[in-house]
Amino acid sequence: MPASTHSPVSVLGLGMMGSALAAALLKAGHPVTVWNRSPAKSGPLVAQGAHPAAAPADAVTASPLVIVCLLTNDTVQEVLDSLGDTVAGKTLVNLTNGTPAQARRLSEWAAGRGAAYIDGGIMAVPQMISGPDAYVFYSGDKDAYEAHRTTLAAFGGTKWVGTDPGRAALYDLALLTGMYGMALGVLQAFALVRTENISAEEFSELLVPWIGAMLTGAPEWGRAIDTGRHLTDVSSIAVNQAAFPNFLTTFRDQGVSPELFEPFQTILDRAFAEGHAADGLSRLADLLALKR
Ligand code: FVH
Repeated sequence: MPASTHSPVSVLGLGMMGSALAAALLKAGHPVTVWNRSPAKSGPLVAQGAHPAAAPADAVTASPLVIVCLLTNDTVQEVLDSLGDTVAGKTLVNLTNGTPAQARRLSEWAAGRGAAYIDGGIMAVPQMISGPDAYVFYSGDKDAYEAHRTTLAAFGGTKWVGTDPGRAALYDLALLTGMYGMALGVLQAFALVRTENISAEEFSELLVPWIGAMLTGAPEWGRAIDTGRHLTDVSSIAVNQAAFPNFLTTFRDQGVSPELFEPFQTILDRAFAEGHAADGLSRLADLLALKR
């Protein structure tokens, strides 16, 4: 039986993201019960109509669907351990950032107590919640997901990625890995231009289209990685390996730490030494795979 679009929902955790999620549920018309370790954070939501719960177990008792958004999954486990048997028959949707292994363990914990578990990875900052560009990866209990999908749509797009509870965290971490890689490059570029008193903000006008243009090559790298055919006529390991010392030397000459970029020279050197000189940079993804 699908849940009503206005069925009660409880939210555990009212940090920046949990508060945004609770506000989105209220806006969508759900009765919302909220709990936070520091009770003062529930104030603005209570003013919008949320019911405050004194303890996590009280919040869980109030609704069939419980959204959890705390700092870490260790914290989540601590809070869940306080729930006693209130969790039986409930659906837990954990939107806390964590690892695939943690998600699988939490799913087993829930199954052992008669609860359905869905893990999620939020691809948005709090201000984007409910907006057109926000979406969330979900994985785990498919029936529970289908039952509550309409409610979860209050946060933004819903992307189901499979019944392995760890899968949503993997997608989340993989996309964030791309973001952090981009951030490292952008910050290093800013640090470099600042050594000559060039405005970082003005330089960003060059950086943004450049990175955008370079990113259009990602599907081609993806194809090379999927097929194992890395030979390139665009930009070889050999040419990048020969040029990269110029970057490390310039960072040092200009007084910028090369620490974020030295590992890139290391893996280029390894690719070259292992006979991949004629391949494109896509080859590096293969070399990054550790033997398991
Ligand atoms: N903010 C963002 O942009 C990102 C977007 C993508 C998803 N992340 C993840 O969401 C989780 C929560 O992030 P947040 O931004 O809400 O974080 P905070 O504002 O710092 O709130 C943290 C909440 O966790 C509670 N908490 C911390 N430790 C404990 C504990 N030992 N026991 C119970 N609750 C705890 C904290 O409570 P309090 O400090 O207010 O009492 C907040 O409710 C996170 O996984 C992001 O990676 C956000």
